[in-house]
Amino acid sequence: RALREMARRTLVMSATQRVERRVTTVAPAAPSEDFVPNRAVHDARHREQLPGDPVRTEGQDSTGDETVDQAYEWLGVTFDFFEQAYRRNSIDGAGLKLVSTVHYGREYANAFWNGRQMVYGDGDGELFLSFTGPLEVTGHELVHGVTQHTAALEYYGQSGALNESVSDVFGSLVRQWHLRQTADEADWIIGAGLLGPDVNGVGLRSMKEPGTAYDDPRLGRDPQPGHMDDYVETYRDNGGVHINSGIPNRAFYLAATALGGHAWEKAGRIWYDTLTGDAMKPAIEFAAFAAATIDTAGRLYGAGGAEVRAVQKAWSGVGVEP
Ligand code: ASN
Ligand code: ZN
Repeated sequence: RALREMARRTLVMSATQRVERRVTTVAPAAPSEDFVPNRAVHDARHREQLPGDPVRTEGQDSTGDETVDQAYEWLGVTFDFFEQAYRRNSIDGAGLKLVSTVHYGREYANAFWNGRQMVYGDGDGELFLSFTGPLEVTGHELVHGVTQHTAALEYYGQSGALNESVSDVFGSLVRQWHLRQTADEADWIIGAGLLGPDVNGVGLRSMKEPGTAYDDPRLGRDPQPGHMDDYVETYRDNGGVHINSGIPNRAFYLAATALGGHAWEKAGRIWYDTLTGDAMKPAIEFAAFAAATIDTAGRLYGAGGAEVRAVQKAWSGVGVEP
């Protein structure tokens, strides 16, 4: 009964979040027009009150606080990525202001999107370092905002794992784009450099080999599956949203490496058009999402093309039958 109550409360929470979703009817800007970010970084000064004191707004100089300046910088890179790769103007496609709060709480070992803004903890300095460090963490959190304004994937079970997965996909792509890496050159790690120096691990998650990111007595072992055979049924973590996301994460990795070159160009375009397209439903599950990516690949690159085959093979590689 307690577990069912927990699940129900989570669903109610996501329903309230859905109310906040704003549907934009703004016409796309002409291709020659440049989008400009509007950033604001706040300092929570180790309290848990949001948004905290404004410390750096758009166009202002470095503050000298490495954490503040890193958050500001990564917001800019993520904004530029969406503009350059997909011609998207910010989170909502209509220039939404990007707000981040840093130094949240004491030894707070997470980062999150609260429906309106990003929030970063400093970590405990031992197991976790500052969450403003890895670019793909900022990308991940900001994409929760993109998903909220587009597919609005419910944060529970398979749709929740897809919500987590698309945040990892575009989070990783922001970093790959920033470093101009090809799919083969990328490490496909989420949270690279986030773990303390004597933690046995390379980051929070591996899209390439889910379940192998860390194995440490203090943290336990990375619980992610990379195939439907190992799908985890649980009431924890909103029905395993950060666990089963390993499955669609690996499907994306397989598609991107099969297609080769820069992952944001073809595989990323297929996933982006799927996420922002008409076939999405808030409660969509893996199989229907897979089918939608195959349809998108056909529409973009031709129904009988290598792209469609690569995407089909990627999903069958993780045991998802569209
Ligand atoms: N970093 C986590 C995420 O973005 C925080 C959370 O689970 N709410 O998914
Ligand atoms: Zn997330």
